Amino acid sequence: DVSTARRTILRRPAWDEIQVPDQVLDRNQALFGERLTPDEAVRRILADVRTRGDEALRAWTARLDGVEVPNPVVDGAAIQAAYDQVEPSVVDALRVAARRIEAFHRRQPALSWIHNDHEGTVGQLVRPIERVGVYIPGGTAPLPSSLLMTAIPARVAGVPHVAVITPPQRESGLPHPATLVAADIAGVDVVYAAGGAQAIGALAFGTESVRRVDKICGPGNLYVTLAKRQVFGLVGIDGLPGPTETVVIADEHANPELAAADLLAQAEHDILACAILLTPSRPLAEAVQAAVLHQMEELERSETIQGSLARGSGIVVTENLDQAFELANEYAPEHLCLLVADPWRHLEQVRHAGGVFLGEGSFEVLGDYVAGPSHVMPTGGTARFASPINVNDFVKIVSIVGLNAQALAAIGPAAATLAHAEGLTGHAAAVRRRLQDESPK
Ligand code: HSO
Ligand code: ZN
Repeated sequence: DVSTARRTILRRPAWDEIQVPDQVLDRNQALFGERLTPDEAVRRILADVRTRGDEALRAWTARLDGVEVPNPVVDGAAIQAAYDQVEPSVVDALRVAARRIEAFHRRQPALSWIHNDHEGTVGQLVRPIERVGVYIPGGTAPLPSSLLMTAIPARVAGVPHVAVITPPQRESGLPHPATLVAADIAGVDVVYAAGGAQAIGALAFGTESVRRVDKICGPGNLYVTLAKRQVFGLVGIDGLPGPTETVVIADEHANPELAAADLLAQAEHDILACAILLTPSRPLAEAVQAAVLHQMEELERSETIQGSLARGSGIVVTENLDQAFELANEYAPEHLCLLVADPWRHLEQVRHAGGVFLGEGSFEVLGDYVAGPSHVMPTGGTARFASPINVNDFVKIVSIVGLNAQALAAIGPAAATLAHAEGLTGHAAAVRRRLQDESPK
């Protein structure tokens, strides 16, 4: 019911409430000679990359990823060779996705504007960020789709230099071939083979072979995310995308098999993924529960799914549909899926969500790959204040002030008054000199 749900599945622990498991501390004891927390371990690694550059990058890659990478820059020949290791149908599907993502982001306005009147001009110039670094996770589940979803909006924004950094595989010392193909299709300028906190350090500080960037984007594991948080300020970051979340709001008309399939699809990402059904219909809740248990048996990642179902996921029977929307807004999920009779009628009730998916035919997996918007969306309740990755993440505004003598006469005195009020007589003098110049001799 709703009040228990508010205390359990709908309540996400804050960053600093998460207990560090003993195994992590033990591992850090072995690595660092001290029982460091992940945040402290990340601080050490970043400091090392900052001072020792490539040497530290190589050493941490060897220690943590178990692979020797003499040069992190992936050469063009290796990228071309990756095409032979990827199914042609996958290459085609990546191209379909890339086209859709590009078309969507080309429609996003990031506009310069100018206002002229008798006092002159004010306005804004939109300028792309010069150098962007995109982190793409590797490991067991490489996500080439996430590369497209981050690098293409950057390209569309006009970023002249997009770098991708992604962990090397043990056997080849190279990133996963599908990730390399996605990088080529997205038109990125350079791919580096490195992962974890050391990769974030290399992008933030630069090394002999990794050029430092102005902003770091893209999803990563806990260590990557902690590292992004630590280098924020020196570089920009897109946010701290965490485990994926899906809230499905369904009414009595929804198809329970499809609702279950959509929940399971996202629960398979991570044991920390959250897949939540909110429905006023108890019969539907029960049908979805049965379908989840039954469909789960056929899925390969059922262990991960079980983990997810055991903590952040669940089904909540609400008093009515309005209450379901109220809870969803409170939770501010990454994805909000509306399996209700007339989803468009409810759009107005949606205030906080990374993305909203309207109706049975418009489900999240389409959004994960090919709908067009970036699937890198705000998690952990940050949809209260943050947006999905988009063109505006890759530009910034330069304000334009081009005023004339009429403006000086009209607004100069107010500037001088405020300068005096703040005790800044130098500021006041800069106004006064000009006002005097203007006065008749
Ligand atoms: N649902 C994930 C994105 C993803 N799904 C990548 C499949 N591949 C977070 O939005
Ligand atoms: Zn997904």
